[in-house]
This record gives sequence, C-alpha cells and structure tokens, in this order.
Amino acid sequence: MSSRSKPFFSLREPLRFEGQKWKPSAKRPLGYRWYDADRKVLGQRMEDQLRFAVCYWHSFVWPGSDPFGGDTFERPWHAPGGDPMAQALHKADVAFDLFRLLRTPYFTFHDRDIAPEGRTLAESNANVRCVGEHFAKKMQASGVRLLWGTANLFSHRRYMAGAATNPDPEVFAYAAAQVKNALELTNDLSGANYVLWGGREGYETLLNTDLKRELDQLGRFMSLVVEHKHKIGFAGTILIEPKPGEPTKHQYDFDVATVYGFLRSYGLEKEIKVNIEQNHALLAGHTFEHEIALAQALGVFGSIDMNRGDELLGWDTDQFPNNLPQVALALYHVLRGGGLGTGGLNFDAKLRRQSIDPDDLIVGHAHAMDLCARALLVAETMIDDGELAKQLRARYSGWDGKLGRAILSGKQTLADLAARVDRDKLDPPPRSGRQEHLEALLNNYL
Ligand code: XUL
Ligand code: CO
Repeated sequence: MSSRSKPFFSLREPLRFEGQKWKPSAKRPLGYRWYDADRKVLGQRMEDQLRFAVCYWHSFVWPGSDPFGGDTFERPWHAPGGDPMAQALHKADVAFDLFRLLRTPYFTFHDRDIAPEGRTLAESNANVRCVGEHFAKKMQASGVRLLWGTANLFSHRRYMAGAATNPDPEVFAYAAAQVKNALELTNDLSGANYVLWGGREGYETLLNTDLKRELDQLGRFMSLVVEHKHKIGFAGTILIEPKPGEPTKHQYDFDVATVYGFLRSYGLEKEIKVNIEQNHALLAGHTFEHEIALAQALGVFGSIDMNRGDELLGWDTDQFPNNLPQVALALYHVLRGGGLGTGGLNFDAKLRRQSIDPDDLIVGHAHAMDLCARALLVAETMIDDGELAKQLRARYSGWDGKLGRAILSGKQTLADLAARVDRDKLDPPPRSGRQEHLEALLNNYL
C-alpha cells in the first residue's frame, strides 16, 4: 500500500464530548472531558466562544529538527524524491482529517506551508492557488473555516535582512507581491483575519541598520496591505503579531505597546489589530493576560495564538497550553473585553521532538482544547460570581465621584488641585491592595 492510501491516524471516528466519565487513557484521548461544543457559555456555544484553530506549520510542516539534529517525524509527505505538489495535496488531506477528528472549526496557514516554492514567484503563487482551490473544496465539504492566512516572509534567504525592512526595495516589492497573493487567497477562502507576523523585520546590529528608514518602510508596507484589503473588499481583520526577539535580536513588533505606538505613528490604529501569543508575551517580559488587557484597553485586541513557553527556557518553545490558572485568567480578560470577535484561539503549538507518532498530533490538540474549555468554564464562573469585578470597581470608585470626574473632564488645573488639597486639608489614608485576598479568591474558582 502506498503511504497515500494508508490512513495517517489510527483514530477513525471524531472525538466526542464524553464528560466526566471519560478517563485519560495511556494511549490516546477517547473523547473530550470538558470541550462540549454545543454547551452554552455566557450565552454562546462553547465552539463559538473558543473558535479553535489548528495551525499548518507546526503540525504538518516542521519535521522535528532542532539545531543539533535532523528530522524525527518522517512524515510521508516529506519523503525524499516525491512530487512536491502531490505531497502538498497529501498533506492537505491529512490536515483536514485531523480537523475532522478533533472537530476544530478553523485552521491557519502560511503560503509556504501549503505549497512548494516554484522557480519564479508566479510559479510559487500558482502552486499556492492550486492548493487553495483544493482547500476550498475540502472546506465546503467539511464546514471547516479559515481563521487566518499569512505569507512566509522569513524562511527564504532573500529575506535574511527582512522583507518590508530590507535595505533593498526590490525585496520589499517581492514581499508585497507575495502578500498580495496570500491576502487574495485568504479573501477567496473567506478568512476571518489576515496576519502579519514580523518575521525578520528587526535587526542584529545598528552598525548596518538605518532604524528610521526601516520603520518608515514597515509603515508603508502595512499601509499598502490595508489599501489592498479595501480594494478587494476583504471583510476580515488585519492583525500584527507582536514578538520581542527571535529570529532577529531586536524585532520591531516587540510587544503590544510597541505595536500600538507604531500603528499610531503611521495612522493605522483603526485598521490593524494584534494577534497575541502566550509565548511571545512571556519573552517580552509580560504575562499573557497583560498583553490581552493592554490590547483591549487600547482598542486593538484581535486574536490569540494559544501556546505556552517554558519558564526555564528563553526561547519560543511553542508548547501546547496545559496551565489551567494561566489560561483561565487569559480567557477571563478576553470575555470581560467582549470575547474574541473575528479572532480565535489558534494553537501555534508544536509537539515535542520525540512525540513522533501520528496520533500524538491528536493527543496534543485534544488535551489543549479540553484545557481551554475547562479554563473557559472557570472564566465563566469568575464573571458570573462577579466578586473580582466588584472589588476592582470598589478600588476605583473615587474616580466615579465628584473629584475624580472633575479631574478627568479636564476642568481642574494643577493650581486648582493644589488649592483643593490646601482648603480641604486632604491627606488620604493608604488602603490595602489586598492581593493575597484576591489570589485566594481566584484559586477558589479553579
Ligand atoms: C512565530 C509565530 C508565527 C506566526 C505566524 O513565532 O508565532 O508562526 O504565528 O507567522
Ligand atoms: Co504565532
């Protein structure tokens, strides 16, 4: 039998919600203990609240290599000497089989994940289109949707000094042509978003880098993408994915705050939002929920790349999430801010290099989905109970009073405030922040 005709996964039937009777089996998950797609959470189906997506790159493209060793996964569509387009279509069929088995409603991809690079850009674009048409049929038949598409502007050596921020405008033009194709395919597949991760938009040394020029180039690139989005009538959201380092030492899209400042400087803050990744937040020295809450406060929250970093390692380990309090707090902030909108929870997560069995892909995603579902229920309890929100409101209640409102409305000068302190002999007593009490409250919800 050829590798093409053999089913890749041993599981044949899609995972179902089994509830508390389900017990983790040593071999593979038999069902979901928490993920009940139709269960209503805060008025919406769990599936619609969580909007899970499987990413193409880690699950079907990365072969298990690391800086010290080669491929460990040996996927059949990577077999040496095979026809690259036939392998791409095989990979697509396996990918859609995984979406079916997991019942994930969305997927995500880079152009180079789905189709081989050709000899010219026209050939590469045609390859991407061809697999895109295969996707369209599979999406139609399965009901699986596209959370976002993106272009890989970082793997090929032409992009070693960046794409939009390259010192050579011809590389900028090449990247623009690649994004045009990926954005148009995303539009044709009714993608909910289009993502721009900085890739190699950053620098290694200022000795060879004109930082001001590069920022202006990046601003121009983003504006071109937004203009084209409107020209073709793409209804989705354009997202930038912040990351502080890796591959370059200093990435321009360092974190949410940096991206927001960048968007404001180029007049793009109403057009582009952010895709926040847990591991990237940690690398920037923030918590996951900090990045979410800040993006919401600034009006640019878009979507989430759900994964986890290792506390002991300073790089992007992209592990599947498994920390309940961390994910519950993140989802609490998502829900308090009004939910995911056009965004979703994209598992930008990869198996460990020794997890070489095909079914490990099912196990990794299924446990992550279950964990997120459980975290969503915790977040729901936190919101329904309302105690955290109540205590937060109480802490700031002075700002709803006469003095607070007068200050914020701009009616008070520095001199007015000084006179007020003098007149009323103000000497406000400090109040406890009650962090330990709030932490105990949080633990009670888990
Ligand atoms: C890189 C990363 C990317 C983006 C898409 O760290 O997260 O995979 O999510 O380009
Ligand atoms: Co990501």
